[in-house]
Amino acid sequence: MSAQSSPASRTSEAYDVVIVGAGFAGMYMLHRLRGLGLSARVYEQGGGVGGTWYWNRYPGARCDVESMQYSYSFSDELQQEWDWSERYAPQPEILRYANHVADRFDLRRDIQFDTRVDRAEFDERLNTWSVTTSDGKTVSASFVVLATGCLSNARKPDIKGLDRFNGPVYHTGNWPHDPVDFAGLRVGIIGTGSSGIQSVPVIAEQAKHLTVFQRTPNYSIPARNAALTPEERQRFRDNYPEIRRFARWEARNGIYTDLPDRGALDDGDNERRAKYEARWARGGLTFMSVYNNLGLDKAANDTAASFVREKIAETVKDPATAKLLQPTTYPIGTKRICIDTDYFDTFNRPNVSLVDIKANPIEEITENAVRVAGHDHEIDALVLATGFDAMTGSVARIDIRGRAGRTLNQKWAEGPKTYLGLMSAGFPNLFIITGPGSPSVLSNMIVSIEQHVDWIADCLVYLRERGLATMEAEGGAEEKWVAHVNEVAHGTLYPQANSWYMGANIPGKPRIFMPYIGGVGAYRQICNDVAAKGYEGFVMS
Ligand code: N01
Repeated sequence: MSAQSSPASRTSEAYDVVIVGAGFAGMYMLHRLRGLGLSARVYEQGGGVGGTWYWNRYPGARCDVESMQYSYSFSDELQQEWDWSERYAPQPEILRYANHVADRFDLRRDIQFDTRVDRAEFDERLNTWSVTTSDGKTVSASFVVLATGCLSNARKPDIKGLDRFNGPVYHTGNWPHDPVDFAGLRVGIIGTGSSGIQSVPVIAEQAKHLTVFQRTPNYSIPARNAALTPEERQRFRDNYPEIRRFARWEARNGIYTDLPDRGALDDGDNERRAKYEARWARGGLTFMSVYNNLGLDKAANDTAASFVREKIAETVKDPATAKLLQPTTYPIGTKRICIDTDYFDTFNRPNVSLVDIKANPIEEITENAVRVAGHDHEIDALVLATGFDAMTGSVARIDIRGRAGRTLNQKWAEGPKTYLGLMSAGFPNLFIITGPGSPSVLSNMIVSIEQHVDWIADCLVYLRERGLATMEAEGGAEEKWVAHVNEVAHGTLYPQANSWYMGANIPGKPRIFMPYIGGVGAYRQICNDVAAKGYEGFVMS
């Protein structure tokens, strides 16, 4: 396996591996392949590295996994030298980090920017992929790795009149590179997921008036963001071996925290309230790990959900607005929980109003307004915080053809099917990083990315050492895995929400719980066991 030794092909350029995407997954994959002496080419549709952090430049964008943990662990030098400034890193800083990694490991020379992969077709005769890019070129590769991200396909809603609007329309997932100035403007924002909840307080400070159009209210926990002190950073650095081990193996979601040993109903009312108060004061995603059964038991979950609803009522002064902001139709945590800075407080500002578009959906967007229940809410600019075609959306945009010319979109028409989230039967030598059927979006993404990249790298070494040319998921193993992913999901409360985890935000998308909810440690063990048994469930030849 090397560019030189690759089988003859009808294309002039041949690589061992083509990687699609230069976000955190693609960059680390490239680094590992280099270390193995394999040739690789990365195609990235953006003008720079960073993936999600390249595109999501909306006001207030920051990661809700703490910066000391939302960072690569593969290089101790890197984790010791990089100075995160805040508990939760803002988007520009994460993007700087991604660029630093690209420079430090000299990655750019193998990355072609501003280039989309449009098509990838497997040649069964040559056992190679032909990869066609938006610049009209076709190259061949023994393997293709989709490092396309889980939340990369920004979705514009299908709202009547959207194209008629005279002012600027921004999507949070595809934000302009130059700062947007909302000063003096009447701004409308549609969507109250993580992106909306982060951007609302910041836009409200700039705009003359902000109208928030809310379809479903969200549970949100205060971030309690703050500058990191040198001592705090050093504490992490000194303890990184244990923190990283814990994140990989012990924490279900890949985030270092204390693990709960009891359920919410095991405590009396006062004790439980005190624990929720303590977590609320501490802030952040670990609110949901105060008890071990919040995702499993509806009565337990109700205690946490009521607590958050009370906090919303305490914070928001107008009772009608507070009521609208209180989620009641799904258990807490079953839609991705949000982390905010002053989100609920923002509704106390005189220049912010909330419009319920659940009771009365948007009728249409006119040249200068959003019309709801016959009333025109006049705006000068519109922000769409309407999310993504998650997990499958960016894969679906590529015309991927496997054995017998069958497309991945045809195969996944009823929902994505993979073995371990890593490969799909009928598509040999095609790996997916953090694909559907793996913990991915239910975890600290960098923990899951590193695990997949390392697994794929080890697998390529295994193939090379044995002179094997192809690897493919077995149909039977895949069926079993899909059934297992489904069974584990349905043992939890998660499928009760109309979430993007279920594909529910995309009209017509199959309703399937896409990520694997068994926990990153259990999942890692399964992947390791599969490898130790000679890649059980895969066919190699
Ligand atoms: O997108 P979302 P997001 N008419 O899908 C509404 C990660 N992330 O970009 O709930 C009206 O969550 C939709 O309403 P409903 C994180 O994993 C992380 O905010 O479908 N409304 C919802 O309110 C997150 O979960 C970070 O009823 C429409 C909103 O738009 C994921 O990305 C920051 C509509 C979409 O919410 C996605 O978050 C940001 C329509 N036609 C994102 N269509 C951090 O690390 C959609 N909506 C902090």
